[in-house]
Amino acid sequence: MRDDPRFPTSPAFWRSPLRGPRLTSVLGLVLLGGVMVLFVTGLLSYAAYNPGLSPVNDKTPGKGILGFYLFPWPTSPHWSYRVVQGAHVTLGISLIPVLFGKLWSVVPKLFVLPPARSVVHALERISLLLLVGGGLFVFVTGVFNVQLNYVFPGSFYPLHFYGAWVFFAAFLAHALLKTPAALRNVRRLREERTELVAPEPAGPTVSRRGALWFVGGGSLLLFGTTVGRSSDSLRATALLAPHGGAEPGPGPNGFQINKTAAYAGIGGAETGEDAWRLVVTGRTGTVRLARTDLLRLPLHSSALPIACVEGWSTSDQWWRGVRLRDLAALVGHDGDPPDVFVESLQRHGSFRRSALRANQVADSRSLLALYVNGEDLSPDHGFPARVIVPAAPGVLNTKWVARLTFGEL
Ligand SMILES: Nc1nc2c(c(=O)[nH]1)N[C@H]1C(S)=C(S)[C@@H](COP(=O)(O)O)O[C@H]1N2
Ligand SMILES: [Mo]
Repeated sequence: MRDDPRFPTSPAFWRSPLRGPRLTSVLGLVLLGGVMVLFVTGLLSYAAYNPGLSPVNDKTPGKGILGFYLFPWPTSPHWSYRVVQGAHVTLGISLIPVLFGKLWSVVPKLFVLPPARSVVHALERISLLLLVGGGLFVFVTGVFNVQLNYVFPGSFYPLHFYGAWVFFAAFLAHALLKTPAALRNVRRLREERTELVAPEPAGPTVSRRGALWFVGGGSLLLFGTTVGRSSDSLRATALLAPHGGAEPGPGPNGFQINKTAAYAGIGGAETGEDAWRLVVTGRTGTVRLARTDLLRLPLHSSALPIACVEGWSTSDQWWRGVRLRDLAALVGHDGDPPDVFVESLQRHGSFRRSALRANQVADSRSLLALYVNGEDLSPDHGFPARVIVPAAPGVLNTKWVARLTFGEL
């Protein structure tokens, strides 16, 4: 089979004259930079959930030492999560053509026989399997999640998290081994004859430069149809976004909605003036407040975005409501407010509860919002009241809040 050009295990099966160390090296170096950014923004994104604070925030409870780097997520700058997660998703999607180009450029190597010539060669091939498999796995799980196709068994978060560590470990080993040669290959004027070069090349149908333009053009096209997810004014260009690339409606509440009130099972009966009470518990006991009671407390405004892990975000919206630290003070936490556990009216679903760290409660921009952009919150944006915190992932901005418990995490 090794010598029969009808099988991919034969070097003669692979005939494209484009393959060679230069193409592979250029694409590899682009991926080197890109994957580094993806890994760092991914780790930051996980830290932003404040997973160490409470089990309800931690989507990957079994992480063990992989959580070694976690730190309390700061509240400034208020757009940090928006930038971190927007960069993660936009870059990840834009790199897909580069990933496929790179895999295409080295695919003959995956078929080489015998499977292992030596122990070192065997180890190298196993690491390549983890590299290729891990790379495809993290890109596929990421894309499926941002496109809202929850098809995997179990939760996206642990799959993507563990997949990223496997991929990155293999990637780092591979990069350490190959980067010096890749740098030499792109500087060299003449192509070296390596096993990547077809022994019996077919005639070219496109130049190597043309192939790079093809990959780069694909990346640009994906970038152009993705970047608008993170901007209200460009939203209409986000053609691949699951919400159809447009704002959900006009008016003050006409910005992106993740889960609607109907989806969350929240109806008018629970949120009406007679029914809804906010239950706030802390050091000195429990108080129950109707929305009219909240409106009599000092109200403050802050301009903050919603930024979802799915890679979309809004520009700053004007929220108005009661400061979380003022609510803490109502139940005996003056001056130095503690962490808070937030529960919504919602009875099912993993985002119905969240925990906020003391630094988030203490920030004067953190609100239990009652209004947005000068109008009552709409049912879909969390009426009668929702949490809004600077720099936090969307999941921590709990909607339809029913209960705040200070200092018991
Ligand atoms: N109760 C509740 N609050 C929630 C959610 C939810 O499913 N239930 N989704 C969260 C997520 S994932 C995001 S991104 C934001 C979105 O807020 P928006 O729909 O007002 O844009 O709400 C958060 N608050
Ligand atoms: Mo979200």
